[in-house]
Amino acid sequence: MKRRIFCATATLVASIGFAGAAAAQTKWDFATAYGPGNFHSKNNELFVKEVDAATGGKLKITPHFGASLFKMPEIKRAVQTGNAQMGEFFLVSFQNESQIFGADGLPFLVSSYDEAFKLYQAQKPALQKLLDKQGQVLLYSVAWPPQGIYTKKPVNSVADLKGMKWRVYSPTTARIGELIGAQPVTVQEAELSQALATGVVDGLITSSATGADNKLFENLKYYYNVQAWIPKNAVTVSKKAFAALDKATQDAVLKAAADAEARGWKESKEVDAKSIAALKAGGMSIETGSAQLKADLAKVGETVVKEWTEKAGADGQAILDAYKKAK
Ligand code: PCA
Repeated sequence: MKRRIFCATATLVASIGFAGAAAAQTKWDFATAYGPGNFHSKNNELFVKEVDAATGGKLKITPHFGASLFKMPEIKRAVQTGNAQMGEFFLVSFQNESQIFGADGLPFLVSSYDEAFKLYQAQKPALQKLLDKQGQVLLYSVAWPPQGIYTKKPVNSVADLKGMKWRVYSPTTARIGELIGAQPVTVQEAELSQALATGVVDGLITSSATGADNKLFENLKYYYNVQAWIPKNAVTVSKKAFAALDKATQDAVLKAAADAEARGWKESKEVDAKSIAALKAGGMSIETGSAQLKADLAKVGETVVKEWTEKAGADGQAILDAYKKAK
């Protein structure tokens, strides 16, 4: 008898405790596309921890790395439809939806992180408006290191890139592939190592970080650090999920987001240097690129920027104007 009373009381206490916690705690899924060792992923993980600490565990965010919940091209839509409350995606991949998403993938528009940040500020109002229409709030956006060309064989001019099986990640990189006479093949970062190992692709443009994360030196031998552009990931939250939070929790999320953005940009710079060293250590030749290659790429870049400006219309021009003014 005594024992039964104890059990009943314990159950009662447990259920009250459970109901209390369930009412007070919000759980979010955070879909990301890059492995846990990637610097964006680590930054996201810190963001999650900071939110947890600042809200006393009231908002629990579970990050899902390496495209384990959704593949990169699906993540934006997953946030839009509420299938994940938060997501990280690569902006320039969505350029076909709106040219605004492609502004930071334009060749040779920026030549440093400072300029890339200025371009981000110029792009941000249009980006926020666009994402808002898609049911999302932009929390933070962090740059990848500058983009360079990886090849198997030495390259002295764009003519040497002809016929290459060219991995692409955006409409602009596909267009560049066409202009240089290569065969564009879309491959997500999560599948990059395999695509190289199986010969689906044999050249690409990406960052030192992605090169080091995927040990590209196992299949490719040259890295031309031409710093063609500095593209960004965006981390967004579903508007509905954000609106459902109390004010103090919203503020904690926004504060952690601002911190993550500042930390991420700083880290990106450091990761660039570390990754180049890792590529070298892996046996890759790190090249600056010949004058001919640079001149050829500049010409390709001009065409791409011209085409983007035509397609992007007044909204695109406004971004370029605001950027030039700030620069
Ligand atoms: N790495 C990612 C996006 C840009 C970058 O540097 C990729 O190659 O898919």
